[in-house]
Amino acid sequence: MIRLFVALDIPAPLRQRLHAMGKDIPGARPAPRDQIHLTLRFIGEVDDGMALDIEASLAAVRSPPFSLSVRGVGCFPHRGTPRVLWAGLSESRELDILHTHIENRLIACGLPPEPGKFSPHITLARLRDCPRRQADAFLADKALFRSEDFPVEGFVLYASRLLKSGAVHVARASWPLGAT
Ligand code: 3AM
Repeated sequence: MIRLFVALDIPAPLRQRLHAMGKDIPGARPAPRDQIHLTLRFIGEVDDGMALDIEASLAAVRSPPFSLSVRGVGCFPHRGTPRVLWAGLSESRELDILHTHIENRLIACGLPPEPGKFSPHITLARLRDCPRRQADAFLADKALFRSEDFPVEGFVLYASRLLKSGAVHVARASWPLGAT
């Protein structure tokens, strides 16, 4: 069995900036700099045959390239004890369209539809025992954070291995975005 998810890579200089933000929070476990990504779809555990089907199916996705920028920050859950701090993204119809194409290809493979609404974000840090007011201070401090636009030219299927030290992500396949 293999644990999979589909994601967008973030350019290295922006990953560096986001990682530095995540490091500022007392008591937070920042996302490893080289693993900072935007999850398009968490798939979960599948067997090797299904993983091959998923790869073949995702190869058929046709969606145009586009630009995104990081806009502000937030946390999950929105109320109560915060567990994840994240950076938000600019509104993007193209991102929604790409997500829908991927979702449809995965459903065609026999996976159950994704529960809940797609909520694009980039995880900055995971929190344990972080008081709400500390997370709120971070959210207020970074509320106006904006990045430059960055190009989205492809998407990636990652395998995620859960180790004691945290998840390790390995790219299994990636595909360019192009004219539809
Ligand atoms: O990109 P982020 O950090 O938001 O939290 C996991 C991570 O999200 C999420 O998938 C991404 C790659 O691991 N994830 C892990 N288990 C999940 C689950 N059971 C999950 N998302 C939804 N359901």
